[in-house]
Amino acid sequence: RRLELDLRAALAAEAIEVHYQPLLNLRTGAISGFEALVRWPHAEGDVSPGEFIPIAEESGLIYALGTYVLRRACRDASQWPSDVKVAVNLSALQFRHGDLVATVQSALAAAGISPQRLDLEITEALVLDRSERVLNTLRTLRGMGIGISMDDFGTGYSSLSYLRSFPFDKIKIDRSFVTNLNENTDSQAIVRAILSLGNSLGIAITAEGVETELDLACLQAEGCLEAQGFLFAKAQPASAVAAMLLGEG
Ligand code: G
Ligand code: G
Ligand code: MN
Ligand code: NA
Repeated sequence: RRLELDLRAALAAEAIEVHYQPLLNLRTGAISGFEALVRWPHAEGDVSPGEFIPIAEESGLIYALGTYVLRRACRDASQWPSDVKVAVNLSALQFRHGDLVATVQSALAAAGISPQRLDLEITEALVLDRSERVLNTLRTLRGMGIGISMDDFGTGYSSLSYLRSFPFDKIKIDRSFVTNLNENTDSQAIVRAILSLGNSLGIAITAEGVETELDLACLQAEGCLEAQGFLFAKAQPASAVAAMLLGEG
């Protein structure tokens, strides 16, 4: 496939970029961290990760791509204040083959940052299969001090029982429940229930997809402590992070 060959070449040429979207502490207004989001500037216009991540997964390129993003994100984070974290998305395949723990350790060591600065975002599909291999890898990473976040929470198959099999540090409420929150009382009830679940289980809750002041006001009324979304900023290149940190609050 054309895209697969292009992607392989782009990776080899380090033409793949990692951009950063801030996560805000809603109590203080400070930026608590950034989510790393991979970007591929392409001659015929940017190709979205929604399009090329599946191609990378089918072709096996996801391992090289995943390692590249991890190393780049840790290296960029090494330039930020030490209380600002970096979150990296992982594909389920990165748990199936290769040595994810060694890859992560090596990225942290090369950047010289502590494991406490790194969050790894995984999706429900990964933990639903409950393989011992996956659970052991997650426990090892967590034991190192890395945070494990459940991304896109509430989509997918959402069997809550996996919250018992694995102690997540953070749940990210999928943006489908957050965007236009003020207009949808069902979404409000769902967000309230997830916040309550997080409180009871000792899991931090982040709301994704905050696009308007009204969404934000709703979240604050419900007691949500962290949020992310276009209202605050879209993902931007590493060179824009310093300005985002200065302009916050
Ligand atoms: O940034 P954007 O909304 O275009 O991302 C689209 C999708 O691609 C999201 O589901 C996001 O989680 C995923 N994605 C972005 N960057 C990465 C990455 O580095 N690795 C993986 N596995 N997925 C990513
Ligand atoms: O699956 P994941 O949550 O990792 O995907 C993150 C994606 O969501 C990124 O591609 C990012 O660009 C996108 N995103 C982040 N904030 C918003 C927002 O406020 N609105 C919308 N529509 N998309 C967002
Ligand atoms: Mn994510
Ligand atoms: Na998400």
